[in-house]
Amino acid sequence: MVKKRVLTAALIVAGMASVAQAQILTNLLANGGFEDDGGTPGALGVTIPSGWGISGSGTGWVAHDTGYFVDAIAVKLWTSDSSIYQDVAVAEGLTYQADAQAIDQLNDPLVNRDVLIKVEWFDSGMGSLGVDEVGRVIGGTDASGAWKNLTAQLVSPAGAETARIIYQLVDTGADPRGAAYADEFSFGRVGSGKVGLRLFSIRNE
Ligand SMILES: [Ca+2]
Repeated sequence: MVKKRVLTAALIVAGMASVAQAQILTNLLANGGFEDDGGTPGALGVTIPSGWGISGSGTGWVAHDTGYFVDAIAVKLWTSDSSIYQDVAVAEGLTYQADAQAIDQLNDPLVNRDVLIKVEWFDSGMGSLGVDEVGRVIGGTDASGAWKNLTAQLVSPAGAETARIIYQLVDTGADPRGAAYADEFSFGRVGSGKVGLRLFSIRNE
């Protein structure tokens, strides 16, 4: 009889069924809906929503445009060289869920340009550990002028201590154009405990 080594791997993800339907336990983001400053519109680079940071040119608008906000305010972008982000403390190996809503402007639709919501993970020295995409409004593909829910459950990588939730536009082709709004950001733990407990056994046959 020829012996062969068989590697048996079992992946146990605690509470997987419940995680798939879970709600965020606590929204770690401050001012995820942009109303905390009183709901006053203004230029993004001048009026920076509390809790958030601006990267790049700062071109954008803290907007109260009919049909393009939830509650009172959303953030409008129309260039790919500006983004808005927020950092939150995380721990490694945990499942987090990120949510946002976004919409492009019906009379200035996205063409060769997407809304991109993503999460970048950082270690204790703010060294990047990688980026996970949460979702996109895809210019020219998704219905224009319609809110889209963007959501993803992500497992924080080893060494992660900070998650940066980022909203930006990305150009995807020639002559990119169009404007979009995003609102109702949330980010937080779902489920409980660490996931991905891997049990390996080696047996001979
Ligand atoms: Ca809002």
